[in-house]
Amino acid sequence: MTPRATQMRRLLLTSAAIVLGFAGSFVLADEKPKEHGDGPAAAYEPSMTTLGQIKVEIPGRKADDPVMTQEEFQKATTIYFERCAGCHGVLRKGATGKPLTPDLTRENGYDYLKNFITYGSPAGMPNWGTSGDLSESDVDMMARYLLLEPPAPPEFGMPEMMASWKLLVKPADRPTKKMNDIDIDNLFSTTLRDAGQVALIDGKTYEIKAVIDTGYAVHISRISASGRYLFVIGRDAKIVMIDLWMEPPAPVAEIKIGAEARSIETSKFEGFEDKYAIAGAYWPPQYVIMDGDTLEPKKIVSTRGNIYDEQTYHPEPRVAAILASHFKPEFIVNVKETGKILMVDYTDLKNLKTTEIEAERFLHDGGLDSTHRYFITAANARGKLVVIDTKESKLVAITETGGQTPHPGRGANFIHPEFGPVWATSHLGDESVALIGTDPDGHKDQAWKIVDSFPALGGGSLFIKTHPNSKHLYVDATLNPEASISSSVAVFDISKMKGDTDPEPVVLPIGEWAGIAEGQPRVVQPEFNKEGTEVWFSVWNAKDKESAIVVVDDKTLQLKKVIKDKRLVTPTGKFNVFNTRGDIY
Ligand code: DHE
Repeated sequence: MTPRATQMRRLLLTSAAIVLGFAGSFVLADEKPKEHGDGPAAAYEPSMTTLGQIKVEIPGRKADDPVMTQEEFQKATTIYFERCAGCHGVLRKGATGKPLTPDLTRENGYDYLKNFITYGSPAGMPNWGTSGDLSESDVDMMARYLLLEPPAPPEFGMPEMMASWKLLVKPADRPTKKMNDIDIDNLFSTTLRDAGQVALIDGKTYEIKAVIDTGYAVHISRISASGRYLFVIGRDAKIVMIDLWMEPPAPVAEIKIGAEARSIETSKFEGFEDKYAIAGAYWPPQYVIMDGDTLEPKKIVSTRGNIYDEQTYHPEPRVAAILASHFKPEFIVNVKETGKILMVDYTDLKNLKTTEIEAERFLHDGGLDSTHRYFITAANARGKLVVIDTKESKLVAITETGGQTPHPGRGANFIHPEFGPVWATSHLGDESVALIGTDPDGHKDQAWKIVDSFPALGGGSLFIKTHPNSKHLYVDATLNPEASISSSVAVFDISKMKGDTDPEPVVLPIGEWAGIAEGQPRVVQPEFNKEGTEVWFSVWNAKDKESAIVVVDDKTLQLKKVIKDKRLVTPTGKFNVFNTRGDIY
């Protein structure tokens, strides 16, 4: 690492230590933390919105239970699942937030809980009361609620999955050749988050070829190895499988694999192309392997188990990113709370072999290096990157990024003029971009070390992107509290990067270019077209306001096209078919 980077890293680590120093301490009413709940990272905690809809009963009452009506209990459960469960866990056993089981909450008592919910804490608990997000009576209700036993949401096993499974068009009834004239390799499957749909947008003509209903608060799309089938998963754990050969492309199968989910992937190893799909759930904590042609569920595996280091039991370890290995017939499954990465061998589902790798807690997202051999993933709440060798199914390294809450998406691979092949992540908690060396053969000393770190626009970055044909690195700042920053993007010229000086970004005012009069749209997720000549950004506005997609010419950094259409409601992620299936980023 360069002296400049080392210095920067030390600085960042010191500020991280200051924040972490507060962890575990509680805040009294008269020492109100300032705006800690408004930070980008706090705004990005999981919201279990689907679970919030389930009907629950008050668990067996004890004599000294606080008074609570069934109606209040139901309302408090919805609030808890939507706003609290992301950090404190569905069963309140703790995740990134503290456990809130009645044995602990009763020790602290009602007044303490009420103050804590009202004012929050510098360790990251939002100030729900003083921010106005919860009314005084809601805070009172939540404090009473936390003194009661938590309700357990239902499991979701094979009977429930089979009941939800719909084979809309059997494989035998599907076309035997492509029936449309769409260049499907250059389609962008675009998440229309709050509409529960995806728009399939032509990468050349910018025409919307189809808008397809999917799950609620749809999250990501992934493509089968052949490029024919598109898989879309919603937060409600509903998967929709779309046949891109049909005229127009349309769903051929759907299924629900739980109550809350975020990830989907398909088998990519030679000989297994399009054979299996896999999806991971937040609730119940499990992953499911399905038939790649029909989505018929084949194997459900619970991720409940022991945390890798403490070796204590965790009842709800969520499944975060899932990737398919290119080197072995294996899926790579990130299990968030136990800090384990599972290499799931899909050659024999009856005698399932899984290599369980001890990694780090709170695994979230990640991607492959440019050779596709190494998987690099963020243990985001621990500020670390974990590197797995997918050829050997082994842990290679765990490295601190020096920044706060790395959030790479799938990351960005490029050749740095001094450090050779690197993979980059930006951060949610600060403005830094960290580069990790990825070439153990050619640049052995730098492999799996942070070789440089430099500032982009500001904290709140979610995604970073480049392409083998581009010399630019794009970094968003979607969750930055400043509107001018969250609507802009930083672009770095890779060819001018130096180890001893911070590269100066060009700032593109993407939001301004979109020309949207109302609302405060945020710019999110750069995604390249197939050729790597254009980069697309979502300009993500409120559901009832105009949104857009802005297309930038990668060579000139000039605006090329603003895509606007009434149907483009809350666009967020975009997945170019060619780049997504080939893991090109
Ligand atoms: Fe995501 C990827 C989880 C909020 C847009 N998001 C992922 C992945 C996970 C995840 C585990 C990796 C999937 C994989 O690779 O298999 N996301 C979560 C959350 O838990 C969280 C923080 C809160 C929640 O309740 O869901 C969350 N995500 C968001 C958003 O608010 C975003 C910005 C807008 C939206 O559409 O909801 C968002 N997440 C995305 C996108 C990707 C993603 C676009 C895929 C990026 C890529 O390039 O692959």
